Amino acid sequence: MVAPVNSAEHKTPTQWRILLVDDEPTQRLIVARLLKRAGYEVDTAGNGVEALAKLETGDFQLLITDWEMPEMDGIALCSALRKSETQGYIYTILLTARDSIENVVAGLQSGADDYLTKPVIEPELIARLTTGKRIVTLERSLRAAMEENRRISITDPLTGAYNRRYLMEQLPREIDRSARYGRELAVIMCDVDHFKRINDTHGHLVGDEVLKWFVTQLQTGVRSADWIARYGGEEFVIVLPETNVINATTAANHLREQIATTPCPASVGQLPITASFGVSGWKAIPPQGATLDALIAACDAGVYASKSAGRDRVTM
Ligand code: GH3
Ligand code: MG
Ligand code: MG
Ligand code: MG
Ligand code: MG
Repeated sequence: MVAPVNSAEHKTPTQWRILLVDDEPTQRLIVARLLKRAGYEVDTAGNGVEALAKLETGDFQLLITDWEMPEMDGIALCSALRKSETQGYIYTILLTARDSIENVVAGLQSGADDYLTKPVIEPELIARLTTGKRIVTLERSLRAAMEENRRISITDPLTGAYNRRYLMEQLPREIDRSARYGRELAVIMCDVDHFKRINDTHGHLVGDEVLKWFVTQLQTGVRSADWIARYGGEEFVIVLPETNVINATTAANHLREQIATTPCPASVGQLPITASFGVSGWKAIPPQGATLDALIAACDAGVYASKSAGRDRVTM
């Protein structure tokens, strides 16, 4: 697995979905009818419990809820909704017969975004829902921008592999997790052989092509739980959770062979590429008290040994 591709396209719903919650069937019927007339897709629930269940699965952006209902009232529903981890913000309007200032304050404090009193006035409800759509759209685009920022901050732009920042942040977590649960963990480091020659002979752009190709070779040769990070210029680290050093060494040898026997289809022609590998993990280093530095240093020593022994090989 390399870093995820951009999936954070800003998604404004094409069809707005409202969950309408009220314990009175007639009230539900009247409001649902006017919402549908205004182009909304509407689903209904008779109390807060039913509503929460539907919100969990229903992909709603807007919620209109009554206050007084059996089992779970609108106030409890609003507070529960604000505490829950729903996908995206759900703009919530309390629509109730209660009309004192104290009620309005309590309603908004429970987490509702807006407060309307019955009987419902159609143009006002529609206008307030338009405000809701604006807020939801803003929230969606903000979240998409944050996800995209995060993606950029952990991705190597040339190869699409994770970058060193991600490696340094994520590998200690993998180490902690596997040490805590007594699981295996292995790390492979690899370095393209005589890469400088490629740059010197064909130019840096061709060198870049080789690096991109190299990562796709690694990617197709590892399991989906394994992830690849660019450690430095032409050095990459593969983290293999739940894998022991022996199996990781076998995997590294497959990668090595795959790369050595497949010429890189560069723009200047087919280029033979080899790489040197170092493998490390528990067995080499005891998991308790293991550090990122120790694991990386052990892999690095392996790469160095592979280079000294003539390159295109794997050292455990
Ligand atoms: P060895 O087999 O000992 O690893 O030799 P090498 O030539 O691969 O290693 P060396 O460390 O001497 O050279 C690595 C080169 O990689 C030097 C550097 O300019 C180049 N490099 C680093 N990052 C990039 C990059 O993003 N694109 C390109 N084209 N070259 C890069
Ligand atoms: Mg009621
Ligand atoms: Mg190097
Ligand atoms: Mg190299
Ligand atoms: Mg070198």
